[in-house]
Amino acid sequence: MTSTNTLTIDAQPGPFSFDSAKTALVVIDMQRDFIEPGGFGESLGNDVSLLADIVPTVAALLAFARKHHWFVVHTRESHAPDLSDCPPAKRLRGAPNARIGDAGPMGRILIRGEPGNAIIEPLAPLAGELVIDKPGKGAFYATRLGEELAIRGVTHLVFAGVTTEVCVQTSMREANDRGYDSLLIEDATASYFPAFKKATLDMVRSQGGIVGWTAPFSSLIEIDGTTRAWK
Ligand code: TIU
Repeated sequence: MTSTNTLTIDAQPGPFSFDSAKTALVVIDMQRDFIEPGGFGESLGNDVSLLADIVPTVAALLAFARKHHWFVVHTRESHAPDLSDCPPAKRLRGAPNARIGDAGPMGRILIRGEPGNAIIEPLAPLAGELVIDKPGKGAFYATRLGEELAIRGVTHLVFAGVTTEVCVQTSMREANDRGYDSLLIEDATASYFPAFKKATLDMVRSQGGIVGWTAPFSSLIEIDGTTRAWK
């Protein structure tokens, strides 16, 4: 039987349909070290304003998800203080003077519990929302995310966060292989490299949506004006 909660929005490569009761918002790695001036990301020479620009849209998306009682997931790219979950290959590929676990401007770089590893204050998780510490780029690898989504019967994922071509794309590909339908909110994701963001959006929705769908946040909020099916 078709659920009365099934909604459809304009997206690419075509309409994206989802059931509000089976949808989760997944906000990837909006952590201080990647986004705030003076953090790890900026210390590597990146223009963090490209990432900071999406914060108001991600905040509005979080408010939308909370209003509509979606399950909300936040991820942090982070490692244990003893680096037991950080493969040497990952650590050694970092900048020689700023490797994972080294002292950075906001505490030890990408280490759980350090100030720089916290989610930025405007997007802070609320009680009841799931925070996933992930040692990889993908949100499913070596985490309990899959089990948490299965317990709640989630079938559709809405993605936001940073960076588009690295942790967001990897997580969407992992979700795709696990059978989720995924939507990436175009103006709620960013990269230090605008060309990589554009290429990733194109890739995700190519070949009939080989990884998923993309849409601007404005497509999502149009639903509020056209239906009362939200619960
Ligand atoms: N969260 C995430 O994407 N981690 C990265 O390391 N991204 C880069 O673009 N480097």
